[in-house]
Amino acid sequence: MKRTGNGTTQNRALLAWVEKMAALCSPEAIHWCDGSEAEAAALSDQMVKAGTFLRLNPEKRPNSFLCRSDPRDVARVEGRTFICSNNPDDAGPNNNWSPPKEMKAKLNELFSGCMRGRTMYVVPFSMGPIGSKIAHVGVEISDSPYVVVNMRIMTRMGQAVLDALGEAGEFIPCMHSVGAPLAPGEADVAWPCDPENRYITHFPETREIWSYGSGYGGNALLGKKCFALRIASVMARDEGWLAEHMLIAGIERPDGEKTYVGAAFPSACGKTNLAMLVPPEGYEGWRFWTVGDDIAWIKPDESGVLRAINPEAGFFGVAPGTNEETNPNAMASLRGNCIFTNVALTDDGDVWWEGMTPEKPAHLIDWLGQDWTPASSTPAAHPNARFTAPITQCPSYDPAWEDPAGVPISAFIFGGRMRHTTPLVFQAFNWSHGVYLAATMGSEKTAAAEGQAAMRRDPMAMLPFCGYNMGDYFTHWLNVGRRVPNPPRIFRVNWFRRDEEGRFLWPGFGQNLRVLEWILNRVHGRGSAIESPLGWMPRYADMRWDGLDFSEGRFEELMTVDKDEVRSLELRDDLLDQFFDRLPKEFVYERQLLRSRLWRSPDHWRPARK
Ligand code: O2Y
Ligand code: MN
Repeated sequence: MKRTGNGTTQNRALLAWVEKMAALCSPEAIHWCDGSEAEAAALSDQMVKAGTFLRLNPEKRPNSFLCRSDPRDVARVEGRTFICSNNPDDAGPNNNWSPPKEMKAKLNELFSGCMRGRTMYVVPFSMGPIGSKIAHVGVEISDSPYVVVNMRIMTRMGQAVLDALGEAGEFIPCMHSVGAPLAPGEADVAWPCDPENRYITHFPETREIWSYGSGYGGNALLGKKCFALRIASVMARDEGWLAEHMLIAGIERPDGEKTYVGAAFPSACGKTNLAMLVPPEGYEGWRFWTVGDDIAWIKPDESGVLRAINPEAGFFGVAPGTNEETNPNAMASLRGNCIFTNVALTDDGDVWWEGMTPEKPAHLIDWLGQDWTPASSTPAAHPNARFTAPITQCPSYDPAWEDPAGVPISAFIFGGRMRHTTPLVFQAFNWSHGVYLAATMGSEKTAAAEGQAAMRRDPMAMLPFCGYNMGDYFTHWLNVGRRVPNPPRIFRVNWFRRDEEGRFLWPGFGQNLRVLEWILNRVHGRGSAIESPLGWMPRYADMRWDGLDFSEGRFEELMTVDKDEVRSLELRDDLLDQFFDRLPKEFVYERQLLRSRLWRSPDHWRPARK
């Protein structure tokens, strides 16, 4: 079989696995990736020729490309995502389960000959700084050159990883095919895939990933959700660490004190914006540092400090809604060397998406390759259109991203999107209470008939990403806090509370730094607070208001605890009850404690004026 690429290895397990997979998939050639600039340039040129990539105007977006996927292959497919543990109870009610033997038989059938007429790429990657004690290595085999160039941005990829693996180093095997073999002489399409036969499968006991039929995002870039969350969460449970769906950020005060936090939010809660926050007026001299925007791997060091790395090396961010106002650091990260998937193309060879500029361009080519004008009834960019950009291009990029020791985490922040009921910020009374607060977080679904929005719980924003039974995951979280001498403080936030007229009560974006400052003060033992039925809360005077005109009355509205609302929301027996047989006892007691605090509380609890 033809061999291309300059990647070389003596790793026995890797060589054997690649040989076995080649025998199964029957590719035309095997390409061992070295991760070089030249390799990426050659693959990009090849994709331009094939019509998969369109080179953007180099004066506007140097070394950047637009890619349009098959319209049937535009997002992660949770319904086709499986955890194949031996025991269905180990996958839990939070996952689709399939018996590993059955799934392997199915996959063997699907992968048999699936790379005919295509090149099989071997993509070695490190999740985290190469050689870091917190990092782990994976190797993705894929028949998609789009996957290769995206993995090169999203991970540390190439020969350095093969060198670190040596002859006997361990790696997570990540097997991927778009599922579109080519018959001899058959012409290829720009975005091959098999939408009718998608399988995104995880084998937690043998720590393998097999993905078939999709070339898109989380389904195909297997280092991200499949490895760094689903398989890594299992590794973390077994080895005593945390693999979380969290951004990591450092906040530096003018006196040089720098504090790191991890923060988890379900989708559509502004997580990427928070990860790249720009300090507002009144915060001159403060600096905000981005270590990661999506995933955190957190391990206790020798002295029991929880230290975090961002296992990724790039952003795979949602384009629509990103602009100079909402996220200037993301916009600056996109200046070049990027891949844009399913955005619109401007007449001068640049990209556009809904919300990028206040004015819509007069003419575009939309994500489906059709002419588009502001009169069109469909969006120009797909709502899940993405940019792939290197983290090092972000102006708030923290050089500590490269530190193999990771950064010390002082606080965990959990947020959701709630119109009512949930105050701007509150602090857990202790670790178990914090884990309970994180497990009961959620966001509102679209408004239901009577204007009542129902809340969908998403514990730790991990519901689609925990690779095992979430009842056990909660217990694991409780144990992690018990094993370290001074665990991070835990907070809940809600930037999205509204007034009676439906207007946002809190300005959000850069102003969220005011909330973070109170959190830092609490962490460092200098911030005062008052006890509420939900947790410790700031009074108006406990927060800094320089540069923002925000009245005490409005603050009280934002912080009110409405006893009936909280009772009907927080004491609802829904998601947690699904895990009844594995739910930690602590949660039963936390619910009772909340019940009794509410019982003693006035109908509308507000932070007293200082
Ligand atoms: O639709 C996809 O494949 C992307 S999903 C994604 C991408 C980046 C960060 N987070 C997510 C997510 O679903 O949480
Ligand atoms: Mn995510």
